[in-house]
Parts: sequence; structure tokens; C-alpha cells
Amino acid sequence: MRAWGRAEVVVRMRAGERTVLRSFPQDNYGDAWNRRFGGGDDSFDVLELRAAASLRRSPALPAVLGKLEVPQAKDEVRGRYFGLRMSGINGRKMDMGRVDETVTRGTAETWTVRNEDGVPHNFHVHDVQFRVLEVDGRPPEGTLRGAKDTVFVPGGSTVKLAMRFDGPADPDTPYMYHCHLLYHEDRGMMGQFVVVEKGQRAGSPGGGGGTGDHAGH
Ligand SMILES: [Cu+2]
Repeated sequence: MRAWGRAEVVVRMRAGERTVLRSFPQDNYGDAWNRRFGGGDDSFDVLELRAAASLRRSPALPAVLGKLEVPQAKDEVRGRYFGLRMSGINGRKMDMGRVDETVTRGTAETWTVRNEDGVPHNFHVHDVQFRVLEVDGRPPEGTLRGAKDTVFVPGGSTVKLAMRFDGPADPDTPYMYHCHLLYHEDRGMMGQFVVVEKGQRAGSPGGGGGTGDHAGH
């Protein structure tokens, strides 16, 4: 099986065959405690494919399955830094009444995300898909070269991301970025950004009335 992008996978199957996509233990979850309780020791099935009893021949594969539209670093207009700790992002816990970052619609940025803990984190950004430019200063391995909305950041490591903010802008309605480990985001590993038109300022998100959770992601 080879995967070129997020949703483009070609699997060669024989009639009647079953094959399983399986997640195996990882070696980048830190110490034994984090491997055990962060999920690094886990092994589980993600997907099972069951071929029919008889199959038609598939057409020849094109050399390239698709072209991903992901931002390049050269478009960047500004950079930001996000330090990840269990105690919060850039030293702050989530506050629904606070806008942490203000981004101009139609611009590209590079976000440098450093895991300042020994605990693994999974950085997720709403609104955009991004390209991983670097992992600890080096080009990413193949599985990190597609369009992403979440990137695994092992303890002590740094990733540099390129993203472009072409989605809807509203100074009063923030998007979130957060660690995607549920119990980390529940403890406040989350921040908010608004996308505004050029020259606009962030409004007031009017926090305090919500429950602090967010549906759908
Ligand atoms: Cu985390």
C-alpha cells in the first residue's frame, strides 16, 4: 500500500482477500509512562478491506494520482510561535473571552510549534490545511508531506508549518488551535484566533456563556 495524500490510497487486492490497516506501537512517545498512558504502546486495527469473490481488472494507474494544493513557505507574510505545554499554549490556558492571535484573510503564515514537554502532543488547527515544512529543522518524511490539519509533535521536538487563510473572516467568531489529545484540550491546551479583513481588528468573542467544548472536530 502506498499513500500519496490524505485520501488517495491504492491497494492491490486478490479476489476474496482480506487485508487490515493496523496501527503499531510508536517509538516517539517519550518515556515508559507516556508510551503507556499517551497511547504509544497501543496496537489496533484502523481499517479492514474485504475483496469480493470475483474482481474485475482495474484500469492502469496514472503516474501521479493527484496534486495537493498546500501552501508553500515562500508565500509567508509572518511567523508565529506556539509553545506547547500541558499547562497551556504559550503559557496560557484556553479562555473563550480572549483572542490569542489575529490573522489577515488571504495571507499565508508559518507557525513554529514546539513541544516544550516530555509528553507527546497533537497540534490541530481549525479553518486551514497546512504543509509541514520542517521537523526539527529537517524536511519531513513522506507521510508528513501531504495536506494536514493535525500534526504529531513528540516531546522536545519542533515542527514548522505553512498555512494560508483563505476561509471566511469574522472578527467576532474565533477559530481554535489545540492539542488533539482529549484530556489535554479539556485541561486548557487550546487557543483562539480570528481571521479578519486587512486593516480590521479582532472583535469580542463574548466568551463565558459556552461550555468550553467544541463539536465536530
Ligand atoms: Cu497534548
